[in-house]
Amino acid sequence: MRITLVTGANGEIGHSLLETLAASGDRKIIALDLAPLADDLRPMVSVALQGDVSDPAMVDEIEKHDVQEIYHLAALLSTSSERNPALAHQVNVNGTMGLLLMARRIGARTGRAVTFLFPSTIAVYGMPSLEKKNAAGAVTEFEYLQPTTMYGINKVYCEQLGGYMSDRFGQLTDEAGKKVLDFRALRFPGLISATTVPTGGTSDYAPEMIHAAAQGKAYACFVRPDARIPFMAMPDGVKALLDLAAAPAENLTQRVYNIGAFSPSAEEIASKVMEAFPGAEITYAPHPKRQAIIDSWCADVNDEAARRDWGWKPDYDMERAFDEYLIPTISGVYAV
Ligand code: AKB
Repeated sequence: MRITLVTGANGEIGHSLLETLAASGDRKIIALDLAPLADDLRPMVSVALQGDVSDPAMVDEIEKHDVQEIYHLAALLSTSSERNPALAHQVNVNGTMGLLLMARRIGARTGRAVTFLFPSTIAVYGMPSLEKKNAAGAVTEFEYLQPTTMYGINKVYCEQLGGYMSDRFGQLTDEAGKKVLDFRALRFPGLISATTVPTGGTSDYAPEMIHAAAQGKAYACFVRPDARIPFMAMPDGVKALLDLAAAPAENLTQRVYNIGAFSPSAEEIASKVMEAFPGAEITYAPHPKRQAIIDSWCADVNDEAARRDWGWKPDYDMERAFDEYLIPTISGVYAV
């Protein structure tokens, strides 16, 4: 049975990923989070560890389990990282480095390459101006990599670090001559879950708007109506992680892949929300710093490489995300 580590297990992606992994029933799951594992997740895992991913003692504890696959989801998101850049660096960079070193040690000791799935983000982009952002349209993995936030800088560095640790540092190989660490990264757009609300991100205005409307609460959106970045329904985010993890190594032509689904403006999201919840009260109160972050992220991503190399295709466009996933599920979440 495969041994899988999920860090940041209580987080938004962690929650949905654990549900999917547990349903497949084909692996032993080790979960790590700073907080005690949520009660609903506890039955899904074999081991629930509580602690800081950047603490070497915690890494020693994890290492005892000889994990074969790592979904390293623990991170401080963009707005939280701007509020505490030193902590962001500690968690986002040092935490990742500690796990990469651990994965290499496990790979060398067990003679089996450890697969390391890293959620990167559209925050790695730094569009030079709103005009250039609007003109650029869907950007590839290799353009505009001048992030303006601590989180974006942490993530673009860790993308490079993962490649370096897999391909160049020490050149460890298993008995079959395969590298002992197999690092793969996805650049996630803003994710929207019907069952959880994110904290500390800057794409949070979309899920906050939908969840507020479902609860009959007024919402003041912290970006302008014309603000546009890519978004994705959570089931597609989880599917992308699992599909990239399962892709044969020989098909992968790069270590970092964009994935896209739909790219609405805040106003377009608001009008979908109003359709579903006609009484919804949505106003705009742009927050200068958060607006500047959104303006610096790309309006859309080019995900041709993911489509070509491992068959990426989202199940949910915006219509389907709202009509078949978000609205039906969310209404159940808040029904009393
Ligand atoms: C954030 O807003 O920080 C995240 C992201 C887009 O990576 N949701």
